Amino acid sequence: MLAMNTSNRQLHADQRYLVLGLGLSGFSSARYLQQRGYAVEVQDDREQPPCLEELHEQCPGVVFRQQSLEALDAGSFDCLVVSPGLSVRYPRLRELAAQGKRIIGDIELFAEAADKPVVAITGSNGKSTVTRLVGSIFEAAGIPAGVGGNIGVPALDLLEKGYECYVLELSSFQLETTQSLKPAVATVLNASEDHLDRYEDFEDYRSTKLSLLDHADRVVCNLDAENLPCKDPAHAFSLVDPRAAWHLTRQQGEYWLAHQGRAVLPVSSLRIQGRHNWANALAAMALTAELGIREEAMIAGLQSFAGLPHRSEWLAEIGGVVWINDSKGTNPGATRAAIEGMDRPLVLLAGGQGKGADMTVLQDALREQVKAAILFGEDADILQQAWQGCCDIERVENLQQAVGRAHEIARKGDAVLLSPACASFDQYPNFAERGEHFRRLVEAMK
Ligand code: UMA
Ligand code: ADP
Repeated sequence: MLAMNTSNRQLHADQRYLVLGLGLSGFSSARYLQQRGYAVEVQDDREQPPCLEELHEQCPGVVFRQQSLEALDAGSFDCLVVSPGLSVRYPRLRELAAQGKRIIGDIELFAEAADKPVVAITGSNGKSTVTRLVGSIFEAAGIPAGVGGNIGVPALDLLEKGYECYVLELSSFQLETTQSLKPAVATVLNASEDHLDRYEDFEDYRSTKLSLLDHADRVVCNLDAENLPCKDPAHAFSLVDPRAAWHLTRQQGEYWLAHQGRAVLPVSSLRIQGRHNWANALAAMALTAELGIREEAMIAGLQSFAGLPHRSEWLAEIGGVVWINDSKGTNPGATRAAIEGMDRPLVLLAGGQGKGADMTVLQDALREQVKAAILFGEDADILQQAWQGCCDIERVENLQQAVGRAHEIARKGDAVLLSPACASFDQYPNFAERGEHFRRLVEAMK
């Protein structure tokens, strides 16, 4: 099944590389280039970038410079490897691109080297879940698959580990600096507002996501995503449209994941919950079907997947109130899915950095399912304005106060859902630390 053309291999042996940014991807790129004998240096504008110690330990001899992007003198370098946290639209990078400097990211380096099929997954929400589900299906099929990318394992770290294929979660940031990836199968799961602080508008963001499909051998599409193109229902998934090859059906009073009208797996046997996760499971089936994976492996892989932390994660039931951690709900589309996936009245904890997204898209879901929203963080004003009149709204300073207040408000039979619709960076290093803080606060109440 897993065949691949390797025509995208390019060699740039004589190039001098400058890696910009020393986070996970920058460090991975620097180490990869040094190990292969390329001339490489690294710069970051932070005094203590996250992977400085690792660089000194594992890549002795690689020069690190603390320098702002504006001051960057790229004269002696042929190629800049830009970390996803830095936009290629920064004026200095635009200038350098105009002068003919090659500007790429770690996924481009990966694409030049990888000689096994790649399953590539992007979209606004559900990427990590679908990426893990596909990995779990490959595992059940007995196929060694390297799972990485935006999910937290830099793609270059997967090379030369004996994998027969790769499953990559790709962000729009990574796609900005990727030109020659030719996935064996690719999908854009959905597109809703996110990262508008980095793109000109939604169309700019959406088209960056869609660029993933330009060179894919096969494309799987979401027939329910009205703002995404879908050429062929035979390679599609859908929660509502049975024309899609992979769809939902009702049988014996229960929803099933189905293939061309044939019920394959009841959703009650999945360990992940909510309609959005049924869509994620259908997407994973559609993607792996394109590579010839049999249904038995799909079923085993889907059933064994217990879900990822911080994604609609059940934490505890205290006095009849269920506490759910959806800290990865970092945009309004994700939070809407998390709310709609719950079947109890909700107290919602939300706030942080809204990244310019339109929060009014949550109004209907709030009216229907949310008793009270407790807001905190930098963009609490924006959320309050967007949601006024849809449910009770309270303001607090931080997550700790929000948990305390939710504990007072929630009644037996309710759920308290942390799904912030915002990034965490105003008060936490990342969504995972926000989720872990929530977990500790809930544990302390038990
Ligand atoms: N930064 C500086 N100065 C620099 C370089 C970076 O201040 O010179 C800042 C950036 O603005 C950013 C932070 O450092 O706020 C991290 O950026 P980075 O490029 O160093 O990040 P990495 O540690 O390399 O992690 C990246 C992805 N991060 C981003 O895209 C911001 C990780 O996705 C990914 O797991 C990792 O590569 C491995 O591939 C995280 C993420 O938040 C989870 N992704 C966004 C999302 O999912 O919404 C796209
Ligand atoms: P991503 O990697 O794209 O951020 P995750 O799988 O980590 O996606 O899920 C992040 C959040 O997005 C979840 O916590 C949930 O709130 C929401 N979500 C997950 N799957 C979907 C989906 N298919 N459609 C809409 N929202 C989703």
